[in-house]
Order: sequence, then structure tokens, then C-alpha cells
Amino acid sequence: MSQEIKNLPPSIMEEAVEEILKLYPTKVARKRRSHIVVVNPDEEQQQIEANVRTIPGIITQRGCCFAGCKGVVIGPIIDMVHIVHGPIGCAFYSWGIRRNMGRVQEGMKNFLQYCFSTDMQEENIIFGGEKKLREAIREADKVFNPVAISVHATCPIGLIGDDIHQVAREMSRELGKQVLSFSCEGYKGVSQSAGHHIANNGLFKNVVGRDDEGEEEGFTINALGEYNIGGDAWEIERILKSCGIRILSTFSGDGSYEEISRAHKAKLNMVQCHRSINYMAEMMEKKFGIPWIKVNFIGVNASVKSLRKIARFFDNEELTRRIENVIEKELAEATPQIEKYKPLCKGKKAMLVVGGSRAHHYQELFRDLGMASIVAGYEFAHRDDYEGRQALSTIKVDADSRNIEELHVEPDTERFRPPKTEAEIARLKEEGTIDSYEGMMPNMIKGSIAVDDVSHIEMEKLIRRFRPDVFCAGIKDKYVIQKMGVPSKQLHNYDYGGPYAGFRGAVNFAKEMAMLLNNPVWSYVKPLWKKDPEIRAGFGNK
Ligand code: CFM
Repeated sequence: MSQEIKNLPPSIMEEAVEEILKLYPTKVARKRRSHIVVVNPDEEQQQIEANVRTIPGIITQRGCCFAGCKGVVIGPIIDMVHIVHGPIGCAFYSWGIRRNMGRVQEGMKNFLQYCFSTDMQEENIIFGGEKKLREAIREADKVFNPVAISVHATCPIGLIGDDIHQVAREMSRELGKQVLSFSCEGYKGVSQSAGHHIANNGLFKNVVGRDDEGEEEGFTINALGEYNIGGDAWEIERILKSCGIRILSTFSGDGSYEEISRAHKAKLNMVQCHRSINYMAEMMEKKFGIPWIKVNFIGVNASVKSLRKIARFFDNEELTRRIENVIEKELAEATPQIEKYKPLCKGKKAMLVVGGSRAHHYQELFRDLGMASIVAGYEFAHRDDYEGRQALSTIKVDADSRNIEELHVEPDTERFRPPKTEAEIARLKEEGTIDSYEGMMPNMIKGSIAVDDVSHIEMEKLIRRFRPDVFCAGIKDKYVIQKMGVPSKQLHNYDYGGPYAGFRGAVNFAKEMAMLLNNPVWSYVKPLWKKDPEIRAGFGNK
């Protein structure tokens, strides 16, 4: 069995980074240098540049603002119809591929399988698409009668200046239900991250707190930043349910408009993906007094830690006992299965460049398997996701972030009801149980590389230099990586698999990793140009 890698020689890793940067002209190299950090836990507060524009000409893996708003945060809400106002390509290519799942619940509609678009044509671009949008909303309502409708603008809509908000207001009055509108044109902001913020603002302003009927008893929480990719949210729900914790609403995997309207009644917000939803957690705390807690249900140890953190928050003897029982039972079930796969994974090297939170979360799961992450990076995260929330005070607000509305939130005069006394809240904050996130870098092994907004060429160089045993990324990179003879696992949509969250999810992942890492097929992969002689052309007889 190979040895587990606990750290890497920082000087060699620094050298590798310098070598990669030689690819670029001096100015570009200097800029990219600030996005790459060789992690050294002995150094206090290492800084990384993030959430700034990609240098033109560089092939980035980032997505657009529309992807972050409609695709990520709003799209998974099952009982609403989400209309993409734009050319059909924007809708078609954002349809169904993220694998955010939703079930049909009793008395509730589920429109996840559908794709709605105004299908803007040239004529509409020239003469305006407001009429078409109005008709689309009417038609969608007539055919499907959803509880509410959302409208998402894509790039051309912003450019031609359709007033989608006015149309939405009119249609809201006409239909007697909410029509939410999002100016989430793809070009807004530097990545999909802008879209998360816009979506959070829209949900917070218009939906959260709408339904104020009755009280919610018991240990109630909201699962924030959990999108139920491959069924992750269901596994988390199963575990929490057996602990006696009730999820009032999930933002937004398998989530519903109805649940989100009542979310303000929960006692705690549990944040899985900090990047996409920290705005909501902060705003709900300011308005309703609900504290938030950062959790990670990816990995066995991470899940145990998260459950204990929740227990610590509620600080209730009976609940703590129940949680400990669940942990014991789940571990008894999962551990022997994981132990079976661990020898096949131990000592292997992983690289992960994923989104804005999973590159951190999955390191914990790899650790469970005895694997080391030697390179990890985000596509669009901010400095706080890398360095921890203490970085927030030193982040410069640039023109791109100023572009996105920052809501001013005050405590609700009647509904501000913190579940704990002021002193208790202060203590929980102090010890880092609530309102805190330590970020990815402090969690990485010495000498590993953190890279922000990795470019395609950097990725290739990293693979050639370090030959990882697995590279976790998304569809834009998967086949490039595999053609290099390295297996690639998509950590966005999980390929065809999942769930990977919680205890049972970890077992699924361990099994898949063991198969992927030990499949001999990778050693046979040879790119075509290495098999056949390269065909060269020349001019005349030269
Ligand atoms: Fe959060 Fe996500 Fe992620 Fe994200 Fe995403 Fe995603 Fe992701 Mo793809 S919300 S930041 S914008 S955990 S779609 S479910 S996998 S990039 S790491």
C-alpha cells in the first residue's frame, strides 16, 4: 500500500509555479502570479487574488452571471416556472445538465424537467422583446399554473434594454401571483458569482418571509447552499431527520417557493456552499436574527464535525445524545465499506479545480480515503472562500462588484427573533461556531498549490508536471484531461453518479474512486498525434 502524502516540498512547488508562468508575457505572468499560492501553514494569512476579471485571451473555465442566477440559485426551485428571456441557445444549453434533482411531492408541482424560453429572434432584438415576454409569461401560466414565475435576462436583453422588471410587475398584477425578474445578463460581473448575489437579493427581497402564518416548533433549520446535485440534499436530509432536526427549506436544491416563503421561521441557517449563498445567510441574520453555521457534508469526518457543530449550537442534551447515536450508527455502517476501498485509493494524488466551494469540500473526502490534494482551486470564489472570512475587511470593492446591488438590511421590527440570548450568540461567535468560515487554504497541506481561475494551459502544465492520479473538474476540461491519460471526475454534476454527501454518499464516492483510479485503461490512452505521424504541410516544394 502506498504512503499517504502529508506535505510537499514548498521550494519544488514554487519552482513549478515559476516554470508554468514562463508561458506568459511578463505582464500577464505578473498578474497570474497573484492568483497562485504555494500553501504554507506556517505563514500567517496567505493572500490570493480572486474575483477579478479574467485576462482577455486566456481560456478560463468560468461561467456567466446568468448561469449563477438562473442555473445555480433560482433554477432548482421546483414549483416555479423559470423563463429564460433570450435567444434559445441560452436556455437549451443550461437545461438539465447540472443534475440538480427534485422529486414530485404531494400537492406540489415540479417543473424541473422543462425548459422555458422566449426564444428571441432577430426581429425581437431589433424591435424589442417585451411583448414576447409578456405573452410567454401568460402562456406559461395558462398551461402550467405554477405558484410563481421567474424571468431571467440573458446578454442581448440587457443590450437592447427590455424593461423586464416593468413587464414582471404588470404580469404579477394580471395573474395575481409573483413574477420575479432578474437582470442577470451573462456579462454582468466577472463570473457566475455575480449571478448568485443577484439571485440572493431577489429571493430575499421578494420571497423570504412572505408566509408568516403559524409557528415552527423544534430544531428547525434551513439548508442554505445545497443544490441537490446527484441527490446530495436527500442524504443530508435523511441524516438530519434521524437526529430529530427538521429542514424547513433548502436553498434551493429540491426547494420550493412555498418553503422559502417560510424560511424566516427557522432557528438556524446551515450553510453548505458559502460562495453562492453567504449573502442570504447574512441578510437573514440581520433581518430575522437567525445565525448561520458553516457545515460540510462532503466526507465522513466532515459530516461528523458538521453534526457536532449543529449539536453545539442547539446545546440541548436530548438532541446531542440523538446526534451522537446517529453518528455511531452511521459510522458503523459506512466505515467498514470505506475501509474496503481505502487501500485502493491511499497515497494517490488528486487535483481539483471546481467552482466556488467543492474544491475545498472534497479535500475532506479525499482525506478520508488517504488521498492528498496537491492542487486545488476555484473558478470564481472570492478571497474569503480561500483565506477565511477575516479576509473580508481587506477586500477592495472594484467597479465590477459595485455593479451588483448591495441590499441595506435592517432588523424586522416584529420578526427579529434570535433563537439565543445576546450573550450566547456572542460566545458562539467568539468560538467560531456561528457566522464563521475559515476558507480553503488553511485546510490544505503544506506545499500544495492553490490556484484561482486556472487557465487551460496552466491546467495542462500542472498535469504534465505532477501527473495526478485523478483530476476533478467539469465538462469543459474532462476530455482534455482524459486524453492526457489521467482520469477525470466531474465534481459539478457528478457525471452519472451521486449522492456523494453524507455517510452513504462517501461510500458511493469511495467505490467510484477505487474503480476509477485502478482502471488500467488510462495507461493505454494515447493521443492520436502520438500514434500516427503528424501530417505537416508546406508551400510549393519546400
Ligand atoms: Fe456552490 Fe454549487 Fe459550488 Fe456554485 Fe457551480 Fe455547482 Fe460548483 Mo458547478 S453553487 S459554488 S456555481 S457548490 S454549479 S452546485 S458544482 S460550479 S463548486
